[in-house]
Amino acid sequence: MALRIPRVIPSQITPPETYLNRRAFLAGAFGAGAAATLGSAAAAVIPAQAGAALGYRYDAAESVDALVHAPDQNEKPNTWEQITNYNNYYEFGVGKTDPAEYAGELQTRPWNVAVAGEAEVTGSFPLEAFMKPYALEERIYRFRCVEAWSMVIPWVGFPLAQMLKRFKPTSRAKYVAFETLYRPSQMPGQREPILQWPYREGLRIDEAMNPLAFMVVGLYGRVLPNQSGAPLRLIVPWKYGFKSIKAIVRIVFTETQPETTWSQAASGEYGFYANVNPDVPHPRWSQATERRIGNPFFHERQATLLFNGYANEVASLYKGMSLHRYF
Ligand SMILES: Nc1nc2c(c(=O)[nH]1)N[C@H]1C(S)=C(S)[C@@H](COP(=O)(O)O)O[C@H]1N2
Ligand SMILES: [Mo]
Repeated sequence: MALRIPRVIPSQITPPETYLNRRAFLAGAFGAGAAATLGSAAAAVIPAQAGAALGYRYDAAESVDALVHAPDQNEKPNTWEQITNYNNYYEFGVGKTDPAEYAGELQTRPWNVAVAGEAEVTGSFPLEAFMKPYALEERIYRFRCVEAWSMVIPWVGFPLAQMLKRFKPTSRAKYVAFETLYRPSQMPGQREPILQWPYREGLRIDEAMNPLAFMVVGLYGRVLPNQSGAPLRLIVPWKYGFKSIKAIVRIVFTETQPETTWSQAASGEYGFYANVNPDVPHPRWSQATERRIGNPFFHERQATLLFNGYANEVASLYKGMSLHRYF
């Protein structure tokens, strides 16, 4: 049962110095060419041995390519502490520190992922088998919550497109829907009618096939902690954070646009598309700027970028659609 990510041992937390030196490391190891690509959304491939040099402890038996997808040379990743102590995960409560406090109760093994709907390959897969075909990559992405805070996060995972292709969606599969675990015994928020449980999200199939859409199993080179959506979550970096569903147990290919939890809760505020757009205000607040978590100047805000800065990669998905199509 070789998950190709490290077991979490607290003493093995990647020291931030190691992590923040990565760029220098890459420049040294691969020359100016590789370093130059870090400024754009282009990828630099790190051989498996590099993981060890970076303080990562990948399963030694496996060769792992990490792919760095850095948003901007000047943007420092948030720290492990910040990323894992300021969360939205209503299954554990609506407070930002509730997930860190309560998510430890959740048992993430055994874990099964069901695949259903308009696809040739369907069924229920134990997580280990589900993940086995994929080489893990690291992607450093901006993350922008609809509440107008943001972080920069080094995720570990594999492209959603690779996973979806394996199930051979039929020509009728126009959308893909995701569902979170429903287990009120371990998810105290689910004992309250905060949202319609289980949490559901979805993407149009071409959005899901975009190379930026990512299935996440790790963070900072370590196993994903529960509050961050273990053992398997989605990250869609050009959309507001609520699209990035956690603790996925079910994936369904559909012909029609699936219902999503937040649009059920408030359709006028949280739409299906939810692309980050500084020019389209939320009905109750502006989306023009954001507060980067960890910024010591608490009141300082930075400009929010169209598609969260990933317009080059994703704008073509929305050709012919109004960019004001927030809902
Ligand atoms: N199952 C589930 N997934 C979820 C949520 C949730 O409450 N439940 N919150 C969403 C919201 S609003 C955000 S901003 C991100 C937060 O991810 P993070 O806690 O890893 O930063 O998770 C998203 N995925
Ligand atoms: Mo969010």
